[in-house]
Amino acid sequence: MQFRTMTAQQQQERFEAIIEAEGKVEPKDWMPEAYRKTLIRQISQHAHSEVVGMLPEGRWITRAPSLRRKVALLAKIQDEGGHGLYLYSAAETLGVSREDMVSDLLTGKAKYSSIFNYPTITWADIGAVGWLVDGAAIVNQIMLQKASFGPYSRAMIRICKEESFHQRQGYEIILKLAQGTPEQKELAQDALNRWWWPSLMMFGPNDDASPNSAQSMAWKIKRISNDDLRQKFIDQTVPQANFLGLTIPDPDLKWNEERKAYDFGEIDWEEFFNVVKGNGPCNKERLRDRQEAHANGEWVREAASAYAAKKAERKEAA
Ligand code: FAQ
Repeated sequence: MQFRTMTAQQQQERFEAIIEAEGKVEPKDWMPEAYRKTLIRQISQHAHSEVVGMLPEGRWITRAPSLRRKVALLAKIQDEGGHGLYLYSAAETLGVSREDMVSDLLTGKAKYSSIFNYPTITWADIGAVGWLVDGAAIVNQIMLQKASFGPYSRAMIRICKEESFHQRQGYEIILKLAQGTPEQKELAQDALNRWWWPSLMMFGPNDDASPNSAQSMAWKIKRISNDDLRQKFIDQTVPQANFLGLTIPDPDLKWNEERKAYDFGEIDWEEFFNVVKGNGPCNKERLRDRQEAHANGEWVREAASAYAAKKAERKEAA
């Protein structure tokens, strides 16, 4: 039976059956309005994060220490732009326009990941972003490959492949610094000190303070809770820091044999919410840079739409 000819109850039951059977909900399928809204919120925030996330690393393209580093960094940043585009496309299939999403970002209405409001002040920060920020992003996004909404899940499969290259290039930058002169090792340690806690915040508030988690997990959009993902990230990253000979800036970090996981210190949630509200170290700069980039791209959008209109005109005349 087609979705269109079903009663409201049959549509709801069919939707629930897809979720229950680990199937994929596709754009033309009936879905509850709240499911659609949740996806638009999460996917558009995710797209904005990828696009704003190009800015902290972009600062270092002209200052990368070698041609090899510059090529890898350029490729990574272009990948992030591509991720933003796949994600905007996935959100568009839910009936929201790209213009509206971009406008929400540029006017400061839309959220994007807190992590991109921190500055990249040394070359080691580029290593830390790849190692920790992409590392955290992968831990979160592996579960999203199994999200119940088809276009999001498929976008995440491709994105995860690229993110793992990003994580490795970051780790390799940090590795070289950690094995270098004492000054270089100090740069690596300083970057870890500044990026560790904000990276843990990327996973969002604790489960008991996460208003969206329960419903998103019931709909199988999110498959693992914020706290469980954060723990997974910590458990996999501590041995990497040990291998580098660097110290995680958390005096309470300790292996818990019973839990087979690391205990860790209190996250500064006041700092997190402050950054999310727009008061982080770089929020204003990031918005200003996106607004400027959008204004500078006006001629490209004009040219592209003029070309599309001309093409349609010719097709009609033929
Ligand atoms: N920053 O109820 P929850 C990357 C908000 S991509 C800002 O737990 P939810 C690649 C949240 O939106 C990184 N806001 O929410 C890259 C909600 O507010 P709302 C981005 C945050 O959605 C690397 C409120 O707090 N990744 O790094 C943050 O169930 C390098 C309550 O939270 C994604 O977007 C935060 N960190 O769970 C690019 C992954 N955390 O909307 C360039 C997809 C929470 O109700 C360079 N998203 N909030 O007003 C997700 O998995 C989820 O949306 C969470 C949040 C886990 C982020």
